[in-house]
Amino acid sequence: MTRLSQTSGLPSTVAVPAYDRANLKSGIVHIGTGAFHKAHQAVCTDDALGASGGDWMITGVSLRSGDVADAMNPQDGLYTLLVRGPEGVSARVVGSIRKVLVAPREPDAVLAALAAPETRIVSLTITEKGYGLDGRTGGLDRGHPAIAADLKDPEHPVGAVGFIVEALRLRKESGLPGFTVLCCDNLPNNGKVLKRLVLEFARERDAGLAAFIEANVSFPSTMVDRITPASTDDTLADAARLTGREDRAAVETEPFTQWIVEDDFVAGRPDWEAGGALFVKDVAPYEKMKLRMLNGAHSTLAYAGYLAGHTFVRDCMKDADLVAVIERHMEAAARTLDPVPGIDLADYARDLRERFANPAIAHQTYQIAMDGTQKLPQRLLEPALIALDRGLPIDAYAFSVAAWMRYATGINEGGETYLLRDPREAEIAERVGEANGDAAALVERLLALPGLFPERLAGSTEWREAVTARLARMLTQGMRAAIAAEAAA
Ligand code: CS2
Repeated sequence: MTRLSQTSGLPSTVAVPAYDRANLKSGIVHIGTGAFHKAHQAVCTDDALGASGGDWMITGVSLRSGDVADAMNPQDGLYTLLVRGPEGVSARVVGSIRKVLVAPREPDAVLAALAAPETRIVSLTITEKGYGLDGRTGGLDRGHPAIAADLKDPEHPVGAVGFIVEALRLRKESGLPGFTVLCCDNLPNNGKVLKRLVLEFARERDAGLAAFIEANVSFPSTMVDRITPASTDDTLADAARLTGREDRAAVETEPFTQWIVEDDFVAGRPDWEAGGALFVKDVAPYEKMKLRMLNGAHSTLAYAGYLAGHTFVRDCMKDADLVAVIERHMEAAARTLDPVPGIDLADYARDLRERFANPAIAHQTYQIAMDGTQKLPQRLLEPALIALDRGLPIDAYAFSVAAWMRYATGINEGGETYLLRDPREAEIAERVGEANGDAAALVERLLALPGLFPERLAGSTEWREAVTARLARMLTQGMRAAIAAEAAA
């Protein structure tokens, strides 16, 4: 089968870029060109280029592995997006990514792209753990491997913050303007968070550079949403079947997509409205809603569902007890939120249930379960603390956190071990070992993990008892019984 590398001759059922790729220049460098970027911002950009054109092609950057580049570059940056809904699957070829650079192989090319005069936006999807954020202070985590390496040798960066700061230094030196830095990860106030990290890093190098960044770079916050499981052999096989081309870079996703962006761009932006993006003054209410309702429910399903034997989120949604638990969770999360402009939270929760149940999307609970220590604070702990402070029920959060603690033991109910895939895996394992299967001891030790639980939460007897009772049940009676007890409460 011919490899995908151009859009002519594809079946008429497959949508292709509605613009001449060869005539458009790059304007965006995107760091972290994984499946989520390819199913979300790159698609919105493809729509924008089709509707309004503009020199906004994307140069992708991978900070670690060369896999995405090796799949996409021989295809001239093209890839198939499969959209899987309950009614079936559709295929579209996306053309907004020009090429993908691999930082460890070609760091100078990455810096050159970032420092190029035509680069006006630098966007990122590097997951929560990629930033080097210290949860305790909101500043730089100097123990983070990439931050530590880049502070030591800032002209040869390896991490996202290091690359951005070095690129801005080069731009300042050559008299070029700044760019917009657009964080697209699931962190609250993601623009402000990244701004603080970049400025702290820059100040460490030179106060003039920090002042240049303050004056010439904007960091709009964004809320991004599209459920995008990791690609599998089925993704590639379906892409080949629908397009008649071999495509090693295909991704699959759900029909729903949402992008809410603060409209603060220092050097223009694509017509992303054409792809459905909503530009607002304040993204915070949307971000909190999504993190607490969607992602909070997702993490709960991941930990409880994985241990109850559910491979995919859609399987969890066939478990009536677990659905009851998730409904309670979303209601509890909604009660911690301020009104969200234009959104009815009960409708939002109903739509989430439908999206989670999508029979065509095979989203692994094990995938969502990874990096728990990076996800818990914004998804579960912040709303738990709000509930505690306001005298609202904390059961839903206590259950989710107990499920995470049960998961953190790294051994399933059949006695098989699994990797947590969490940057703090070693610290967690040490504490799990010390607790030796005792629920109260494990809760105490995990609540005391430095910088994870807010102090008021970790210090609350009500919270500790609520989590311990649930974890004890999970450990003695099993996760299914624990879910059933929760559903009956
Ligand atoms: C998920 C998210 O893996 C996870 O932690 O909760 O990736 C989720 O699918 C997206 O945020 C949906 O937009």
